[in-house]
Amino acid sequence: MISSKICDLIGIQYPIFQGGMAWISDAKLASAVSEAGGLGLISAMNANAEYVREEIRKCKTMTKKPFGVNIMLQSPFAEEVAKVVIEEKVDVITTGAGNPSKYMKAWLEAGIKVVPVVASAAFAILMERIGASAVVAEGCESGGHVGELNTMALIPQVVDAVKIPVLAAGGIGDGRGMAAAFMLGAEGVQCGTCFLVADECCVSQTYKDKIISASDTATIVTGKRFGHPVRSLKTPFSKKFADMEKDNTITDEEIMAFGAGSLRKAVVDGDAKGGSFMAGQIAGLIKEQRPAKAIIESMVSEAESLLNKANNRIK
Ligand code: TUI
Repeated sequence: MISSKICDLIGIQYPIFQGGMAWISDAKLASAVSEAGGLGLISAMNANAEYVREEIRKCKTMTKKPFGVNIMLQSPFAEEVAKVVIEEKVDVITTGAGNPSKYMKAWLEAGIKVVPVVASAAFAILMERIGASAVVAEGCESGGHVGELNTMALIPQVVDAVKIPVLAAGGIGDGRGMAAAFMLGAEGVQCGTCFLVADECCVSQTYKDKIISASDTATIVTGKRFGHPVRSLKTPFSKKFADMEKDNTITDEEIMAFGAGSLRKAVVDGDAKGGSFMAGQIAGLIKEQRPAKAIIESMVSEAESLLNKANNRIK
């Protein structure tokens, strides 16, 4: 059986977090992952406090196991969501796309475990200093907003920089990735893309089919012009976005208007042309739709068998 400090720290069976994905990680997916022994996370995305409160309450009716809320710090509602997670006494908060320092004191006083997502060793050190219980170090193989470093380079450097446990994210979609993360010094993994095809995941069937038919080179990073790079599947939308970014005669405002609402179009409407289908580089590895429990159990059993056999490498 895989053993990890993260399981003891949070009270979960397997050291697997489900990433907080905007429009996607709702109470249904989060509770399914937590019920299966991982840590499910509800994405607060750009939603207001009442939406987040409702999802937390729904999740509590669906699982008695620990679950968390992911707060996207660039959300206009981050401040009010930061209060709701205290009022609703969530077990774990993860944060993304920014610095959670100003909320830390209140969260820690409420006894919440805070696990910021980081993309560099320097930021991980800062998060440890202000009281984070662990960090998720996310390489740019991930879907959505990406940093600069890839997972292979990032994880060992973050592991060396801090004493708190590190979870690896970005490009991890099966037991091989999980075993490799342990070899790099991680205490667990966070996965997003592989849960997009979970039976319990609310995304449109178009989104799931696109992930299942994706190849290894199916993703593209756009948004660098705005200092907000985002990885998604190559689609008519993302290719046009990339072309517009390169064109100096097109203003930032025009591009932003073109991109508005595109994630919702992918998740809710299944709009293959106008949608932004955020996904990581691991999409090409995902071949079937299954329950979250099957995704987790096959990842863990494959990782265990690989780690058991690792000794065969030594003569
Ligand atoms: O946050 C993510 N991934 C996301 S957020 C998101 S929301 C969105 N974005 C575009 C269009 C529509 C919706 C989509 N994907 N991952 C966690 C993550 N955080 N990765 C990297 C970081 C990060 C980057 C810089 C964390 C901190 C940081 O710097 C903090 C600082 O102040 O230096």
